[in-house]
Amino acid sequence: MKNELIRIGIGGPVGAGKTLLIEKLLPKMIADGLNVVVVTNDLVTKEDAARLKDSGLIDPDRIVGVETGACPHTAIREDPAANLCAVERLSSLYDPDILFVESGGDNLASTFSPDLVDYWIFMIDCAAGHDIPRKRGLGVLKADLVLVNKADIAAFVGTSLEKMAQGMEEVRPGRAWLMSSLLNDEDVQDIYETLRQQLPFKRRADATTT
Ligand SMILES: Nc1nc2c(ncn2[C@@H]2O[C@H](COP(=O)(O)OP(=O)(O)OP(=O)(O)O)[C@@H](O)[C@H]2O)c(=O)[nH]1
Ligand SMILES: [Mg+2]
Repeated sequence: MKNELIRIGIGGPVGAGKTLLIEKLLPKMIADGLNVVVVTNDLVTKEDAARLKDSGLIDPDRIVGVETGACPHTAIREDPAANLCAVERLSSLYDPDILFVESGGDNLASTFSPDLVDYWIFMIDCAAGHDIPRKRGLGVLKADLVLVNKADIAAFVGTSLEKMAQGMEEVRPGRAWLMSSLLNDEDVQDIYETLRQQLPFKRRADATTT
């Protein structure tokens, strides 16, 4: 019987930590027996796909790089054909449990088409300042989970984590968001646990390991 695939999008501005998030989650998911594949998007290169293929974290054939050539959000929202093709290819080859789609780095208004992903994470970077949540970018407002990432460097750039948190509560009342440093394994584990709570893959991982 085929697995019911869970497609997880990861969006956010350039350098927010999207690829590093995949690199940190992959070992946890694989250790839990989950079958994972990855689609990356870059503007005019396949840089992130090459980085993940070289990482040694996953079979390089399980990664497909999409070269969008235009605004990153176009390829994940308005015209996701190239991404859908990559999803189809990886799905038919590997029958995965989890498929990540990393968007090319974009602005605060980027969102994912529901045709492409089932759940999406939007990441912002503490180094961009504590006003970012209050700018009410669609990504911050609409994502299933927002990560306010690079909390470890906030102090160095004059970002107040308290103001950041206030802004997040203001614009996402009652909705999921986490402050994170991907260099801290406890934070990565919190992100993983949140995904396990919000998505049905815990059941699958448990089924595989028992
Ligand atoms: N200090 C710190 N550095 C981080 C954190 N997350 C990511 N980085 C670093 O930030 C840089 C950018 O991270 P990436 O994962 O490449 O960011 P990205 O969002 O995939 O970038 P694009 O794909 O180019 O949009 C890398 O040097 C990461 O190691 C974090 O939580 N703390
Ligand atoms: Mg990246």
